Amino acid sequence: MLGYELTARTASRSILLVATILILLGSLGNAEASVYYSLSKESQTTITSPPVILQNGTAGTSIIYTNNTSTKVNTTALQALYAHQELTVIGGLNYSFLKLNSADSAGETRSTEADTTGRKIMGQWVYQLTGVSSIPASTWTFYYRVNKTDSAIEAHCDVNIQIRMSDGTVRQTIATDVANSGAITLSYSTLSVTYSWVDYTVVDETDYLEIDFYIEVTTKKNNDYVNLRVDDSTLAEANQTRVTDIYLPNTYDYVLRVNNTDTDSWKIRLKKYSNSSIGRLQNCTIYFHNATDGTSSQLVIENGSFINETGPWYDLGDSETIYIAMTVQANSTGTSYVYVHLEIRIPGTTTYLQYVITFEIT
Ligand SMILES: [Ca+2]
Ligand SMILES: [Ca+2]
Repeated sequence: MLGYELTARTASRSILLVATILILLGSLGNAEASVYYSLSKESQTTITSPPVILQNGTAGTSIIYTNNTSTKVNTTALQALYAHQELTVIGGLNYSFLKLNSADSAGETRSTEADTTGRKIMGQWVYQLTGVSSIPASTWTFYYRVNKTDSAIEAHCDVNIQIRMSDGTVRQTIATDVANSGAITLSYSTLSVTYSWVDYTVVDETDYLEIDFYIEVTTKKNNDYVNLRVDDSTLAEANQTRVTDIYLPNTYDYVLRVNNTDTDSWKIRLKKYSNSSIGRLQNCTIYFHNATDGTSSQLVIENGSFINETGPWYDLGDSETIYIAMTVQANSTGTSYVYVHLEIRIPGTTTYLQYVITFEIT
C-alpha cells in the first residue's frame, strides 16, 4: 500500500507539471496538448485508449485534446433576450415575452401607419427577473428587424426601458428614446445599435425588465407603414429582433459528456486545482447529471469565492454517458478561468486517473 501511495503522489506531481505546461501553452494561444492521461498506479504508463473519455457537449464550445483526456471549455455569462410574439397579462394589460431562446414561431409583423411624425409604440416586451439579484453594467446591442412600405418615409427604431412590478405599475423608468438605430429601409433589414446599460440592483424578483420598442417617423407618408418583425423562426438568429450582451444567470445543460467505453463501473468527481479572475463570478456551479438522476453539484463558486472545491464521488455505470453542466452568473466583464481535474477512480481500488478540464468563462 505504501508503495502505491508514493507512486500515486509522484504521478500526481507529474500530472500537475504537465498540466502547468498545458496552461502555459494555452496562454500563448495554442493549447494543443500532448498526452497527460496518466494512471496513478503506473506513473510512467501512457495509454492510448482510455476506458473513460471526454466528448463535446452541445452548449458552449469545447475543444477535446489528445486521447480525449483533457479539454478546454468556453462559456459566457452574457445572455440575449429575443422578442417573442406570445403574450402575458400583467395588471390586466397585454405584454409580449422576451425569452432567452431564439424565435420559435411563425413570426409576427407589428405594423403602424406612418401618417404622422413621432414615436409609434410597436409593443411592450417583458422578462421576469426570477433568480436575478442584479443586472450588472454592460454594453447591450439592440437588433431591430424592420422595413417601410414607401421610400418617402424616414424613420428609425428606438426603445424605452423600465422596471415593471407584477401588479402592472412602473417601479422605475430607466431610459426613454435610447438605442436609436440608423434609417429604416424599404426592404427588410436588421439594424443594430449599442446601448450602455448601467448596473441595476433588482428590488423584487417578481418584477419585470420591460423593453418597449418604438419606430420614430421623422418624415411621414399617408397610407404607408413601418413594420417590426418578431419571433420569425425562418430568420437566422443574427437577423432576429433581440437584445444581446445582458448579464443574466446562464445555464449550460450539456457542456461536456463523460463516456464510459468500458463495461466496468467507475466513480468520478471534479476537483479544482487552480483558478484566476473568479472575483466576478457571483455564482458558478459545475455539476454532473445523466438522463434520469438529479444533479450532483461538484464545484460551487459564490460571490467570487469557492464554496466547494471537491465534488462527491458519482457513479459512472457500465457503458454510461453522463453530462457536465454549469450555471454561470457574473457581475462584470472579464475572463475567468477554473482549472479542474476530473478524477476517475479505478474500480475496486483507491487509485484514480486525472484528466484536465479548463473552464474559460467570459
Ligand atoms: Ca415564440
Ligand atoms: Ca428616436
